[in-house]
Amino acid sequence: MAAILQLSQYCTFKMDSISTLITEQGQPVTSSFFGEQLFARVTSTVMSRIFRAVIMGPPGSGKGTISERIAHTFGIQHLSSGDFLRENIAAKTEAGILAKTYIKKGLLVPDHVMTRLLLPRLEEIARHSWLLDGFPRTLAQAQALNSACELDVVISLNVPFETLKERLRHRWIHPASGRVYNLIFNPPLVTGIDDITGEPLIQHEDDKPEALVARLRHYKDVAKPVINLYKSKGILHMFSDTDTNHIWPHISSLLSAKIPAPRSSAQSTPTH
Ligand code: G5P
Ligand code: MG
Repeated sequence: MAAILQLSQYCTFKMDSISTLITEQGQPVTSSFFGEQLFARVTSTVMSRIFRAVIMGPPGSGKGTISERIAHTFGIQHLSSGDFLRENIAAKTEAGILAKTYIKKGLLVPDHVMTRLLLPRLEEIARHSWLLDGFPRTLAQAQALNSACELDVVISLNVPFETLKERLRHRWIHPASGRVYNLIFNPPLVTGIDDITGEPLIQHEDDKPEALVARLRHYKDVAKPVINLYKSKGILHMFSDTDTNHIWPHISSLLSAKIPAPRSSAQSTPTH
């Protein structure tokens, strides 16, 4: 019984659902029932439970960097709204062509375009645990997501404005994979070249100075009601620091308590 209780807390499973599970089977709740058989059933139910999280934060706050670490450590799918938009731009889809005009100016893509793009994608991966990076960004997007699914955790990164400006100036990416480098924080082995493929790195249009300042200013205004919404739901976890490597152990231990890690390296030092 102690093990079941521990497991239910570990995975935020409620004891009500466990007793429902038992009575649904029409079996009496006897002490023998709390044996190996039930433990195995609960374990498999809990371990297959889907985990859904959002990471939010201003441009350059480290959402992409931390998301990669989370995906790598906990084996959950990472879906970045920015990467998804860039894929659509590259493929010249209708949404991509429209989005490009906004992104180039450092503006947010309209809510209806974002929800029409992202929500069907989430439906496609509904059987997997996922981490959404960069969506929702506005209250309207958060409400649309809310009506589609229930979130377990929202991570909000709080990094000072000057730190963000400095970071993005030095950011380079490998467009095909989305791998992110920083000439100071995690430089490529050879300047301007992706470590894995040997292909050239590029700088995002919206990391160039004019678009960048507009993005940073706008973030604060639109994020506030979203943060308040998740705070009121009791699922918001805010992390403040100037350094991703300081934030990461706190996020790692938060998630270790919420999702089962597929390997023993939940606290291991990441490469990026
Ligand atoms: P994106 O692509 O989602 P942003 O603006 O949210 O873009 P961005 O720029 O991708 O955010 P990030 O993911 O938060 O930043 O940060 P990152 O890439 O991991 O880290 C930034 C840099 O700092 C990297 O070079 C990294 O290596 C380095 N770094 C990380 N940690 C540290 C550290 O501790 N120290 C140092 N020195 N460096 C570090 O969205 C792009 C556009 O798409 C549209 C918008 O137009 C948006 O501007 N869009 C949406 N529009 C409407 N609604 C949505 N939901 C939208 N989603 C995207
Ligand atoms: Mg990003």
